[in-house]
Amino acid sequence: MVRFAHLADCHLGGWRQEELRKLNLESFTKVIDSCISEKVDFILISGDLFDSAYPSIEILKDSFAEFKKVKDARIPVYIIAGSHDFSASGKTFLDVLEKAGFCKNVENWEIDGEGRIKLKPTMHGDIAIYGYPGRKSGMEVEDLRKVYFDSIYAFTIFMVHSTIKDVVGTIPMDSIEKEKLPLANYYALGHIHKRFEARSRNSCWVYPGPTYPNNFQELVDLGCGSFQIVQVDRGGIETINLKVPSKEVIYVKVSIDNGFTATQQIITELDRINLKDKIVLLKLFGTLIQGKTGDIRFAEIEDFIIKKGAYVTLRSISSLKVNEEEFTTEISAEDSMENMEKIIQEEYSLSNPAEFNKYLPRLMNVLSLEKNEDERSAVFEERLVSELKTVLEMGRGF
Ligand SMILES: [Mn+2]
Repeated sequence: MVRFAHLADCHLGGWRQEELRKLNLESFTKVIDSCISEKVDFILISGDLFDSAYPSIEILKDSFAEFKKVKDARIPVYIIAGSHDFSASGKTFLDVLEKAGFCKNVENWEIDGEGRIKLKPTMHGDIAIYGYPGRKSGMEVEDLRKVYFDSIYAFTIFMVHSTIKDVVGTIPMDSIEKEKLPLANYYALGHIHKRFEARSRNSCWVYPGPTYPNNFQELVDLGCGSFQIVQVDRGGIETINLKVPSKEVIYVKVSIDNGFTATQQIITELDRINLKDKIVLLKLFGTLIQGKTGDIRFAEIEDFIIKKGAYVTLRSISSLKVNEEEFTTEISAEDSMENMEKIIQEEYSLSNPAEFNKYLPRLMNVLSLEKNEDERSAVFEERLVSELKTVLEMGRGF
């Protein structure tokens, strides 16, 4: 019998807010501590251990301390790079971790005569562990179709940092059908930040979820981090997803239509809730009929939340719309930036009067569209061009 832990998407060093960066690291520490107390035989980390290929000294110091604990407990750690801690030069801090003897990177392959990618195993007793890293923008998906290996061992694990088709649904994202991956018993997946498990008779595909949520929406959807404990014996594979307790998340949605009175309305709603030591997520939605987002006094609202004892607060106004004379603009999170752009546009239009100026605000908006992670360039271009045509009132025939 063997028992191992499967982690992914720790994103150590992620989050701009110090309070959340701290919870992220704390969550990772809790996972490591529970791996040690559970006496697992080994630990798999399926990519994105770090949020970037070059984490800060502070983050390195803290994470090395955790790896030292695991090493002292004599638990081997097997890793692959993810899309975040991968570097095109091939040099990352994962190499430093490995050289220090804290983990083993299991990416190991050769290109055969037909251009196919033959993976070589890292053996843990009679268990074969194969690994293929992530790349920026899902570039690994094409390569994965060429990957193969020998499935001749008692138990085979394949660590992959990529997207399988079952988890994306209809979103236009590069993904691979899980059946197209070479045959393994356990697919230790990473990259998709949600908990997912699929099974066939002899195989199991698992995304354990990130060890801590990585953005506003993940805090809403996941609430906390998680990881997987996997037990293998003659009876088969048993897996359990363990959630990592952390500070409670409170999600407050407020519908507003008046920028002038919104501040008081939001504060009144927040005043009814116990915010003590909570992560307060404030989401504003609706259409502003009077006033602008710039009229909402966010500093005052945040002061109020913190004075009520909240641990940290984040806001999202991406679903808030503003009613203006000729057009409706969707406002991004950078509200003050939007306002500045608007003032500049108005000044420009006054000194350079032209019929075309009416398109400027919406053009700015469309041109700030961002490519979704893993969205194909062609799909993104098409989306961009079609939005531009709509704004410029050009028919589909162009
Ligand atoms: Mn990730």
